[in-house]
Amino acid sequence: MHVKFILPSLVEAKSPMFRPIKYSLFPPLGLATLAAFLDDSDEVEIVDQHVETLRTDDEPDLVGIEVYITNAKRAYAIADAYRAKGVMVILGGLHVTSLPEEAAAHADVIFLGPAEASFPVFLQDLKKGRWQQRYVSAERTLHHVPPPRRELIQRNRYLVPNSIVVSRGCPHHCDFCYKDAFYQGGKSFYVQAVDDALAEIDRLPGRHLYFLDDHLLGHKRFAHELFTGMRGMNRVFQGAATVQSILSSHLIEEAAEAGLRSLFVGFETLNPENLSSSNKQHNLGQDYEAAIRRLHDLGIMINGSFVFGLDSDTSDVFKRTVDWAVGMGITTSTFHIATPYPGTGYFQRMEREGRILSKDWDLYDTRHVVFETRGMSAQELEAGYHRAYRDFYRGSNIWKSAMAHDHAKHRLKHLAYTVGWKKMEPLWNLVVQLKQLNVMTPVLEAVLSRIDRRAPARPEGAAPLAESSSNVPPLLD
Ligand code: B12
Ligand code: SF4
Repeated sequence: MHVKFILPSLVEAKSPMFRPIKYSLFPPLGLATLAAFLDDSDEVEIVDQHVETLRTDDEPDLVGIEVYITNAKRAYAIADAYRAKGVMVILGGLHVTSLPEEAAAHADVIFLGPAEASFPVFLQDLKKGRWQQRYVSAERTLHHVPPPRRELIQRNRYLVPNSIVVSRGCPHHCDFCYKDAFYQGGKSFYVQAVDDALAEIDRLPGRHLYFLDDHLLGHKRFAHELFTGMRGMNRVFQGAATVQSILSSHLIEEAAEAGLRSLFVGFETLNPENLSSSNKQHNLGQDYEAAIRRLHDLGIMINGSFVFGLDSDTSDVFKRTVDWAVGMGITTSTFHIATPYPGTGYFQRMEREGRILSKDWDLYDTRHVVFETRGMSAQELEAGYHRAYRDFYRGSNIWKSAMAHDHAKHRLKHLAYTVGWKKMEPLWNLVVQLKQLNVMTPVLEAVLSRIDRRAPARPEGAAPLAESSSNVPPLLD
């Protein structure tokens, strides 16, 4: 059987929003995961429209497409083109799970939720010649899942070919997050066997890894065992975690010891009312500044995530947030306009209140306002969002924010990372065009390499290691 997996571009290549390097960061890991369930005799390819041209003049036996909200239109057009030729098309991913009826109109079969259990069932059904039109994820486990077929990925086309996920979901329930929609009807947070995760890490060439897990510190025992196993593997890695998890145990020190050098942290908002209304309780009352100090003391750079336009925001939110982030020495910031994704609690609330203004999914890219705002106009919100990016990455602010570190080597790293990421576009464009991104990976590894660190300050309330009975933290935070 000839199987073609496709990741349609999340943004039109002609759009001014298409920043080549941003879309050449990670390979389509979900599709490589699914490819592992095919038979050795199957012919399989993965086409990532972000880094290569997609041709639809072929006739594979089966086409599988990953649908996110902002590629839905492109995904459906590709699906329709293949189906018109009689090719069987299956669709899966976040957007299919959020809006199955919409997706079903463009597919022979749809998959809801994670597909590690349902895709193999479908393949068996296909062999028998009788399959369902819809497969819903019921069993939620990563045990006995074969390793992703990474040899199908063209490593030279990605800055971070070693992306990896060792868990699925997250223990929290923020109401704007896709998570509860995607994992509905079953476990919404589960982890791989630690030995399997370590074996996968061991198989990855080079030093640098990027964990795409929603919350790498979310399962404390797993994270503890993972970091213990990674010690001595000579890795440098990046990942994501919550403020609470940084402050509430010693896992972050263990992560740093294992090679964590940069962390994506969802600060989201400096406004407690916004946190409450978004059900982001775990950020409420947390000392953001203590978390930042702790990370910086460990030599971990921070990518802060912030969302603008929640109901308690007013037009001063942009300057306040940027000034705070710069003053705290946050290395990179990701700003978002609040976006109610279909299937989330946030969407339902907006829909109930009659505030959804557009269902053009292309606009659900966190750069456009798609709902009726409070506290400021939609124009103010969009303008403020763009201004926040400009201001945060202004040369003088990059300098100021680097100087917020008290260690000279941290300052240098901060400058190298930010200038490299945001101020070298022609170089990135050239390397992307030459399909030589692998040349840059060692540079990234060098910037992320370890520097001497001072003994970190112990946050209030965290037990010193000597006092903990087993050194194995409780299961969840
Ligand atoms: C990597 C990533 C990206 C990459 C995407 C390219 C890539 N190569 O994957 C990049 C960096 C480009 C990116 C960009 C953006 N992203 Co992003 N990204 C992710 C991230 C961190 C990981 C995705 C991943 O690999 N998951 C791991 C794999 C194993 O899971 P999976 O892909 O879901 O696949 C499984 C199932 O979905 C299913 N499946 C998937 N496809 C198919 C197909 C078939 C046929 C079948 C059977 C099954 C199936 O099977 C797989 C195994 O279970 C997710 C967060 C997350 N945890 O998923 C956010 C996420 C997808 N991103 C998100 C957002 C918001 C964005 C941006 C809009 C942010 C921004 N403002 O820039 C942009 C979008 C670009 C735009 N329009 O301009 C949101 C999407 C929300 C939504 N409802 O769609 C997420 C969920 C983050 C979040 N928490 O909000 N992103
Ligand atoms: S902590 Fe992050 S991943 Fe978890 S539910 Fe909240 S926004 Fe989603």
